[in-house]
Amino acid sequence: MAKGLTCISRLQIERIKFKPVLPDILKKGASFIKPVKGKVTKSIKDQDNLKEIFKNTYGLPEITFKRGINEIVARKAVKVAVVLSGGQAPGGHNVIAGLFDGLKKANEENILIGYLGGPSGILKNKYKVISEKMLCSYRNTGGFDFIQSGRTKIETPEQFCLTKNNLLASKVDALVVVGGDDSNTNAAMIAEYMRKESLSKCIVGVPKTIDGDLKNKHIETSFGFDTATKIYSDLVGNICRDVNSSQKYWHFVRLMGRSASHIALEVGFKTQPNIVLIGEEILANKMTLAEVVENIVNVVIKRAEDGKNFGVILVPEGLIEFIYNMRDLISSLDDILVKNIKIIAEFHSIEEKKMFVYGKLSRKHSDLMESLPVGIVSQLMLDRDPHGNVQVSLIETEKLLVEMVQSRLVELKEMNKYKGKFSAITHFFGYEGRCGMPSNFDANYTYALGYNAAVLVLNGLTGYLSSVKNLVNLPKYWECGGIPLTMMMNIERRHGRNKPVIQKALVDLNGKPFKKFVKNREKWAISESYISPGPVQYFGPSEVTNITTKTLQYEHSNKINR
Ligand code: FBP
Repeated sequence: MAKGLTCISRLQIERIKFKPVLPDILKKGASFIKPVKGKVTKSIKDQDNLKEIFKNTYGLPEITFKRGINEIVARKAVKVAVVLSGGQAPGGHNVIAGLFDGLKKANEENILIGYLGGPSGILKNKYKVISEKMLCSYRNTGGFDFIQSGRTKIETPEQFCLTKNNLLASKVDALVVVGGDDSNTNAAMIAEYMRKESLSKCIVGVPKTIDGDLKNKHIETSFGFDTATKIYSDLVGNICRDVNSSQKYWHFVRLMGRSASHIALEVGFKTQPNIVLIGEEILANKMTLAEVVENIVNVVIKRAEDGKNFGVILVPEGLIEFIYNMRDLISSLDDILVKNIKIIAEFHSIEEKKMFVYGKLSRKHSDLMESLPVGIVSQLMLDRDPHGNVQVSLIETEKLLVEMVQSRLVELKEMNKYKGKFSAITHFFGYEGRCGMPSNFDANYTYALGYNAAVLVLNGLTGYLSSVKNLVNLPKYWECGGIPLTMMMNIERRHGRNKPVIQKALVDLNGKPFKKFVKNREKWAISESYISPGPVQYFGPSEVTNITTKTLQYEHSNKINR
């Protein structure tokens, strides 16, 4: 019986025995892999500025791997640290397991430590030395509880210096940062700082986030997106079935995805509900809140005319920031809250805070605030996260939409333009999916990402993101290597300052997945094309256990080996 967890289910016991399949190139370990350096690279934009900021790590070559004896990697034992940063995503424990196994395979004397509680663990120098005995019961499990996570940002000169001192004090040779775009931007800054200080510490990132917005030409997907969307699709699919059985409610389901609507789109493909709102489209069309509501109302009316007073609508968590007039309001609120942080901290009640903030808003913005439900106003004024982001997971956009749709329908009823019944139920699915037991895809992908990171650091490579590609094919064919972090960066205005950041991937309105959705949505709106995909399957026929996301399949259909 696996040790470490106090309570463990039968499925977990079986799952711990699962052996992730490594890509062929990684199978024999780092001693049989030779890194191949490609051409000098450049950032996606703002090359001159970034060259200046990353004087020591800009332009690194892309790394691919080929087979060959590599004596360097086992010559001397190394100590590597790993940190989990930001929101949880299924598969984090397998990144650690892959990293651990990759290091030990190269040299039994190699040591892996895990910083506790996210990046704050680096600053406090709080860590544990990882052993197989500790790790074994966490293999293929969800959650980040083995070493926990956190959202502390390492970005000030004092924090960089403290990081350096703590890595030196603990004799750490390399640091693997498992995080999203913000955390990997920080990893790039730490890599640059270490080089500037002439220290041979390697810093390597691993692409994590259920939101799916850390992807680009080189990174096909972030880990966790596959499992989380499968979990949400199971729940949404059940709601679709329920709705079609009782035929009496409209369900408004908000799904996580702070800055991009990839989760809503993927769950949309898997369940085919009546409406899927895509924030990126709403922004591109400069739609106001009233226009978004009107579009929903039109579908509700159309269905009511067919006697269908029911339906399912998916709302991406970040919607509020995509709505044209709301985006403007939020950015103004951000400025006020950030600039007056000390004054605001002194207020004792939300009313005092509101009075102060209203006094600073323009007339247009305070009018818009007045038109919103009281609960939403308070939620919009909550403290920002350490990266300065609005905490959209705490804003109940689905309730806002229900309230506004409802009052518009009342108006239309009075005008004799609507005769249906509207009864709505709201849901928010977010935290339910972040710590799920990783699907076979995520279990394999994360293990490979960790193992791959071990190969990168053992070769002394720094400033890279662990990259595993060709994911629409079987794991044995996956391609491994490293992508320079600076290659994915540009300069963006964040909270009044220009900052180097890894560019977030939003839903591409010219991309294949969105086009596919557009082709189908009218049919989904009026019919009951619902799909109930069922729960994630870990055992059984490969057609159900090893499928990847629809998003990956549509985006990389040209790579599928038939
Ligand atoms: P990451 O970008 O760090 O992976 O986190 C994304 C996310 O899961 C969002 O979908 C959600 O808005 C946010 O985390 C919630 O954050 P918190 O865990 O701090 O409540």
